[in-house]
Amino acid sequence: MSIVSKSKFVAKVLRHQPQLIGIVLDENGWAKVEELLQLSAKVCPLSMKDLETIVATDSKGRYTFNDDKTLVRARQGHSVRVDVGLVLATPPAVLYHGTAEKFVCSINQHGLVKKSRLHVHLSVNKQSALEVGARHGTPFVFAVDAQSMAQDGFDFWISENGVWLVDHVPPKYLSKA
Ligand code: HQG
Repeated sequence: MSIVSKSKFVAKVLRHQPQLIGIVLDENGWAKVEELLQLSAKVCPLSMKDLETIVATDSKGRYTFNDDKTLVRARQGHSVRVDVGLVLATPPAVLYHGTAEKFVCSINQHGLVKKSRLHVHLSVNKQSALEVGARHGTPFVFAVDAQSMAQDGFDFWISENGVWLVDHVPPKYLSKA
């Protein structure tokens, strides 16, 4: 199995479905490395070397170990309720959200909502947003007036790997990028 498939499996377990292999994440999203390797064996065999490669080379820096590499977690992107210690921060004036054309009407009515994830994900540049949107179909990119949102009291968090997160973006802060 390729390292990319293994990485997708790790994302699924650490962000969305730990129960797939019967592992328990702690309240901060950490999994015990030893357990992850043991419990993965039947579904998607992972060696410590695989996991080290995945953590070190992931294109978006999705995962991190603790200092002694006994624990591993995803830095953001969860649908399971965990607290990864996101940092409240002041956003750049404009952020971007990539979506698919088929969602545009609904987004223009309801704003950006979290769906199954814990947050709405925003990108710092239009190119990344285009790539995120293309995962869902023909891409469409919204510009988010983050400056006005921040002035109006909305909280913004930044993950360790540079993804901006919010709870909701009402339609009035959205425009076509
Ligand atoms: C859409 C990837 C209809 C939203 C990426 C998106 C990202 C609405 C979809 C991260 C809506 C949810 C997250 C509304 C939002 N009506 N559709 N009111 N509000 N949507 O996958 O942002 O590779 O949960 O536009 O890089 O696509 O996993 O979120 O199309 O950072 O590390 O509902 O996932 O990172 O889809 O992606 P998702 P997302 P990773």
